Amino acid sequence: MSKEVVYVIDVESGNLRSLENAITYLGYTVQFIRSSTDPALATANKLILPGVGNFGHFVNQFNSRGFVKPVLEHIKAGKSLFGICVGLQTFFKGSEESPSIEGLGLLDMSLSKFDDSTKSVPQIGWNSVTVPTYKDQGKTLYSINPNSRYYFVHSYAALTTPEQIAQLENQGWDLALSKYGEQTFIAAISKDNIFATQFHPEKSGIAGLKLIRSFLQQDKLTTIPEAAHTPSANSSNSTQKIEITPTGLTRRVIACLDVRTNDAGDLVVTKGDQYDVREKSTGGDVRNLGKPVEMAEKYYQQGADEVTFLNITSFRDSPIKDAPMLSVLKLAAQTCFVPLTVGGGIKDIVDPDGTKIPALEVASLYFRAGADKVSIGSDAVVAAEAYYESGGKLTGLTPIETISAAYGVQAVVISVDPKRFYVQDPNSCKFQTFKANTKGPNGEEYCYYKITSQGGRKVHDLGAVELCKACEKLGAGEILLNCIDKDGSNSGYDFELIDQIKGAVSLPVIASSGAGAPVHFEEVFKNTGADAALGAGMFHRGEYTVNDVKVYMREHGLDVRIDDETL
Ligand code: 1PR
Repeated sequence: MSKEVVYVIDVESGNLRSLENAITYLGYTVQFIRSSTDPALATANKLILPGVGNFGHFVNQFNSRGFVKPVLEHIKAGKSLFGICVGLQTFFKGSEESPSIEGLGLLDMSLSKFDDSTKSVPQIGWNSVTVPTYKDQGKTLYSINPNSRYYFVHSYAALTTPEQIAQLENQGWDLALSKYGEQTFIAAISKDNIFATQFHPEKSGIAGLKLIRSFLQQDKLTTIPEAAHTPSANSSNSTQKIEITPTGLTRRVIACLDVRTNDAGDLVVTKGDQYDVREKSTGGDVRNLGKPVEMAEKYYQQGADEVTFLNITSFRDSPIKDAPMLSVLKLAAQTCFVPLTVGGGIKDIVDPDGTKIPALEVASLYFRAGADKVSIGSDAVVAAEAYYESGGKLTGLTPIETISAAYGVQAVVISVDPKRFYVQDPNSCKFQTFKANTKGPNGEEYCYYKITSQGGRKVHDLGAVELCKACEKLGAGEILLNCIDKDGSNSGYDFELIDQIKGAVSLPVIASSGAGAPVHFEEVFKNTGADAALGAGMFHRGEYTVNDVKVYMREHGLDVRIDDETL
């Protein structure tokens, strides 16, 4: 039997590979509609409108390709439409993100930016969603599960007051709501044949796949499943009270794969300590801990909230020759329905034949392969140095700026490789210092972190705080905060470093380096403001699974996502 075709509008403003993968995984085939003259637009009974990135850019693309009229006609004809993320935002009147651009105005309301004075913006992570009015009858919309978590990534939202909610409901809209910190916003909307989610179901594990399947099967009112996500489902200590986090987001656990070619030419996951990945016992072979795609899938199955791939030797090679990393992403994205980040070699490059390839193009290759975010290491240092040299000017030309302008700030992570240095007198140091908990080798009381690049080989005259501040100005959306001193030590994260960076920027910070046991994840979330915590070696060596970590965290009162539903 031939598979049913699902039509997806593609205005080429972002990566739709993950959505395509999710729909394919559910047993359908995808046909993209890229032009309003495509005859499928008039005949499709169900349309999906996914959007990522900047509101104005997306709406401009949508308008200039002539989609407004046929999409409104599609709705008027009573045919189904499903908007995702900026797709949902397009149904509103406008957005503070692009004040001069008008949306479709199906809802009499505009979007605003989240308040960043008390929480990280963008909102990146797994939030809960309350189900609308049908709740009383034990029913929900399109399988939205109030006991599951969904993946959100956005800075602008339909922030609502109780009056606005009542007004929209009076106009026939069903609203599913979420809270980010103190702010309530619209997580999903539905009216007649229209459905849209602010979150990404294609990145929300099993819960998200179920929601997509409900839309595809036109299963609008579904039974709310039993709450499988109670602590007792996975925990021996069911009396533990689970926290409500200040933001409402779960504590994210990320599995990281450091990838490189070994001496036999195979792409392997490796891991060392203090960035030395060569096996001492075997005379210096690159430590081979497994195959990247298989390991990514394993961590997804174990419940990782995100998987990060770092090509750790990309500074030596041209990324365009680095096709293996692209295929790693392509394959992993077919079976891992959580966000995927890729780093290593995201910079302007010149191929050996002299062809210039801008970083935006390199990043686009990865996004098209299925990455949701790119992580920039060495080039972030170059950009920050230039930023300070120019007295704080933004050129719009650095990779951070060009990629975030095209794909949104949430798609740009900077990977920071700091190393601790001590000083006796903080006034003699041009970088931001703090009084350290442990004294330096010569009894120094103060310390700071210097930035390194090229796998720790090159130490720059730049502090970690200064780097992060510059990158926030340039338009990075998240910080992957490694620590060379802690890398591979299994001794826990560097809280002082995390505190210093969290105190300096309002971006989400991923704590990295040093995780060796589940207790380290508990400690980093209880003692610092880290937004996520990443582990590598302890997972690769099979000492603990991601699920072990999450169950432990839940037993100790932390709010984690445990995706124990079945499709
Ligand atoms: O500079 O943009 O090409 O990116 C290169 C990327 O490769 C950077 O993100 C840089 O951090 C990373 N990298 C370079 N050399 C190494 C190395 O190990 N020799 N790995 C390296 C960095 C850091 C984490 C690691 C944590 C957790 N690895 O990814 O997984 O420290 O480890 P643990 O939990 O086992 O302690 P560019």
